[in-house]
Amino acid sequence: ISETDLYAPEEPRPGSGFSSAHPLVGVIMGSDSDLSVMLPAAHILDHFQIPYELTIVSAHRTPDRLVEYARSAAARGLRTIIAGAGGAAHLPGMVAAMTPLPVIGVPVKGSTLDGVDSLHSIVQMPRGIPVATVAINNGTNAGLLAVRILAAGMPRLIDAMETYLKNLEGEVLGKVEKLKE
Ligand code: RP5
Repeated sequence: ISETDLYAPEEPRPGSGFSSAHPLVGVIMGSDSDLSVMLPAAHILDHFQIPYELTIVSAHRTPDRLVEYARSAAARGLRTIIAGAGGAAHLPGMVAAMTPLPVIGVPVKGSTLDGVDSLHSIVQMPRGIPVATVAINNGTNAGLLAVRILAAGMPRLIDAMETYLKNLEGEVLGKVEKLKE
């Protein structure tokens, strides 16, 4: 995989305010039709200032690219991979089979089976090859889980996640107060 195949660090990326030559997270998806579901994951990584790359890797249409991406990921410096796919969603599981890195799967809702097919494809991994599966279309949680995984070795992320949680709490408590008015 060449840098130019990816939304490379110095290029403007959709939703990106942060760039780096050394991505720690790979955000991949089976098709550009998955982009709207996966962009929230990228936005979370932007928020926490975590360098990432964003690209398309199709398990079925580009199998050689899948093998190359997954096999080279750890050596290229990635520390976790977020993989989203719809339908017969083999991408996250196949990536997990070919890398020692943690893989987070995002089931993408397709046009026919409401994403339940993707959910089952991603979550029902055989013993030995885990994929941490988030809810259907929940790219945000995939991004947050990647941050938490990285936080184990990056104390600044622990603090940033505490702040994120406090803000969430504040938002809800603000709504509670508004309802009283
Ligand atoms: C999967 O097939 C992709 O992840 C996508 O969710 C689904 C449909 O792909 P397109 O036909 O829209 O390219 O591989």
